[in-house]
Amino acid sequence: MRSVTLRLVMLLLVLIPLSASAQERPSERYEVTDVMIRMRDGVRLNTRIVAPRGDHEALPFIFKRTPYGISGAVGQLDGSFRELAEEGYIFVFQDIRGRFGSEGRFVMQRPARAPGDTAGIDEGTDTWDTIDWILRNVPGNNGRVGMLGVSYDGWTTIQGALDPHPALKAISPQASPADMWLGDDFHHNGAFRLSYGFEYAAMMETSKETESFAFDRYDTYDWYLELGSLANVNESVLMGRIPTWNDYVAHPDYDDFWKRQTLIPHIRGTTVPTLNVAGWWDQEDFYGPLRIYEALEAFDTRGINHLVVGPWNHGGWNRRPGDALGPIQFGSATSDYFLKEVQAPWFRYWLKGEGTLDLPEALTFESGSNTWRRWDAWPPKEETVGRNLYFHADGRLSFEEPDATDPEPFDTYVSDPEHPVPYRARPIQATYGPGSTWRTWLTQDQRFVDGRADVLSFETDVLDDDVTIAGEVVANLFAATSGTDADWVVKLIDVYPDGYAEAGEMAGYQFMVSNEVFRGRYREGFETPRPLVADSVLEYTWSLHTQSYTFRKGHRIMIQVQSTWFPLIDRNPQTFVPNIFQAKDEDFHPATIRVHRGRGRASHVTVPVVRRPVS
Ligand code: PG9
Repeated sequence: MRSVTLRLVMLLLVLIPLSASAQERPSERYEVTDVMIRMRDGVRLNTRIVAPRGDHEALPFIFKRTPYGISGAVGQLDGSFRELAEEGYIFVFQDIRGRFGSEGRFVMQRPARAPGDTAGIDEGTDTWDTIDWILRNVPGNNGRVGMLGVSYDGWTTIQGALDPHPALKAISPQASPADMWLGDDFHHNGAFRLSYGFEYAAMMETSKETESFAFDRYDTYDWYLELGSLANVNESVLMGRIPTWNDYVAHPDYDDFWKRQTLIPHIRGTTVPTLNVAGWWDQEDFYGPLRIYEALEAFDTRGINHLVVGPWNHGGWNRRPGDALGPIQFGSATSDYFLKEVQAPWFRYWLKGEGTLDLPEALTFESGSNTWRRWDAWPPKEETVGRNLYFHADGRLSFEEPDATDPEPFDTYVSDPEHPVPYRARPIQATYGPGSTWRTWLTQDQRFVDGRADVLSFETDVLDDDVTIAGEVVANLFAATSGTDADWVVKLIDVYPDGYAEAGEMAGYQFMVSNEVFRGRYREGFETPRPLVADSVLEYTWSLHTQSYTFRKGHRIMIQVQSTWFPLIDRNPQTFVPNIFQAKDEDFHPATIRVHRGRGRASHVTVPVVRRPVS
């Protein structure tokens, strides 16, 4: 009897501290104050200040500005901000202009003021004015401010650092878009990201809060196809009421509207220490964070600009543990690692002056071998050699150049805008709708397009050694169309071994490592679209972005080529029209495509192969 009681007591002793720590949420140690902070033009912004209860040592601020509402912000202290909240900061969350509780007018990615404009306002002045206010009005602060955020909130972070308040001591823009026409949410290389561009604009501009567009079809592939030409959007759906949609229509090309909006030319120095963060399988903004890192790097004489890229989707580093994305396994808790070992020390060092920074210039996760790599530069300069993966007959792919036996070999397919290739396995639910597979679509098994006559696949033999790449992947197509405009989509794919014994349920899986689209009409420049000459072989070269990846021994490498990717990308009529947003339904035609692979016109994809083992 006595020993049973003793065991019970022992058990309780073990359980009590566990349950106590499980119940203790860092947010409970904080209290909330809501204020409306007046900006220089009189507009007041809704701001939530979350500070430790009672007296505390002087603490720095962590400041985040968002268009998505701040009512649930405190919950972050128990989630992705847990390490920060446990250490102690004063958190400040703010609705940007015109959103939720803030006054003023929302402008989608309001362009930064021109240099020398001292009268205007932008996200930078709103950041400055808020920092000025909190420094003076929030007790117990140490005079230092850090900013961070993902995507739109990452973009407000970098906007706030273009002409920074002196108290802004460190930032972490994460998955921030940089250029909505060249490579982020709304277009890629001029090809319009239809589903995202339409749904996001409607979600943000129907009211001051987020309001999803109500589709009457579960599979939006059908909805977008039945919509027909994009001219029908304003005629029968949005009725001209969504400003961002009207901007897409008025500015189909890379004109001053988009050039004013891009933040890259506004980066004229690297004055605030910056931790740029991106995910290899970010379904929304991958171009942006890499481009921002690159632009800041050009001015970084002090070594204060860093890059971290992990095996994540959009904002995935905030979702613990980060050991997998869809069915792809990464072998360790990459998000936990980032939040504990990278982000928390980053702000501790710059805002509290504590600890040391063990951070290389660039820290990238090499998927496949599932290892973090440290680099002196990104993309690496010395450690890789560009090697071409050439297309061959019978769907073969190899590092060998095609021989000259067949003077004009090519593969052909018919691209039909009435039957576009789906970009992810159907049903394609509304982007942010219930059950949506949007967030992990980039990891989907590409076998779902197997057997389609309008998708070309080229595949290597089974690899007898690992092939590791680090840096930029570039597509080089020699192709012709019977039409006068065309889209080109190239995907670099890792094909898992085909035996259950080697790969289990992943046997034969086709995992997309890199991808990108190019809209043919912009072959000679993004400012002015030009018709393609029908049936003439033209060269198209475009980046599939950087990647850090090991194709394992026993796997194969595959390249796929296709001309539709729907409804991620709008349908190209394949007949040149000046503005695709105003095409007529009769402008859309099937086209016969030829992808060449002979000497002198050898289509290929260049991959940056690592020369020697890296640390
Ligand atoms: N990808 C989103 C976005 C950012 C900026 C502009 C438009 C869209 C986001 O996740 O915030």
